[in-house]
Amino acid sequence: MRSVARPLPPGQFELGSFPRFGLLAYAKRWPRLTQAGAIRVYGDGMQPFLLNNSLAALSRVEQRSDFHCVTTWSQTNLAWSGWRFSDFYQKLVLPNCVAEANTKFVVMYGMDGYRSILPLADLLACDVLLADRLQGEPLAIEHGAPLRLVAPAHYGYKSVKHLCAIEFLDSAEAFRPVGMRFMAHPRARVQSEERGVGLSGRVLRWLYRPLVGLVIARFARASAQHLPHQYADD
Ligand SMILES: Nc1nc2c(c(=O)[nH]1)N[C@H]1C(S)=C(S)[C@@H](COP(=O)(O)O)O[C@H]1N2
Ligand SMILES: [Mo]
Repeated sequence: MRSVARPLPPGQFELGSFPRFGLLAYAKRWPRLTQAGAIRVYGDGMQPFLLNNSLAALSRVEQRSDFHCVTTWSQTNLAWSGWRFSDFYQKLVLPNCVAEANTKFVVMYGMDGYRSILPLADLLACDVLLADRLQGEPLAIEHGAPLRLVAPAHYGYKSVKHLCAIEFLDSAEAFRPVGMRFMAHPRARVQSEERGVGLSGRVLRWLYRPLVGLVIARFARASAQHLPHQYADD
């Protein structure tokens, strides 16, 4: 638990709420609940397996961390609960790998067709979680149920929601990001303002910031259409 407030990273502002957010194309894409089963885990040099209830065997961790979207909004002090990615890797993935496995990258896939890649080394940081709870409640569909990645040191676009598959790769060569090329930095570290590729973080701040309100409104409208009962009294 954090006792002293950290200053926001460069170019970020405190939004004061935690909206459903993403690339506009994903506003109306939702996971089909029938798909909400096991997560496929597979890749180079490993025996594929399904992640059913095996996470429950790992120790649950609670974590307060800040969330930084690349478009410059941040929401600080979110209370997540789930399992450390490093625990998942060491206890559940490694036993299924051949001895000489040489994993360098991990691709995470969402049930809405979203995907993202990170170096394995970044995912092994102790604040990277596979989370199924937020603010003391089961993760809502808007925020990535049934399970999402939370990687606080990286921009939000790396924290894939609605996980359905996790792929371990020796090389990132074949990976194709969603969205446009400039939007997908291979690491996207918030502290070094790695917002995108080919354009500096400072330039991208000014390109992205005017879009924040519009994207939040578009995602909120799509949520109200998809979940009419939850939004009926709003
Ligand atoms: N499956 C999936 N994961 C996703 C996205 C998405 O559209 N689909 N959007 C990403 C982006 S750009 C951000 S900022 C965060 C937003 O998380 P939130 O909707 O819980 O605020 O999710 C990330 N993970
Ligand atoms: Mo984002």
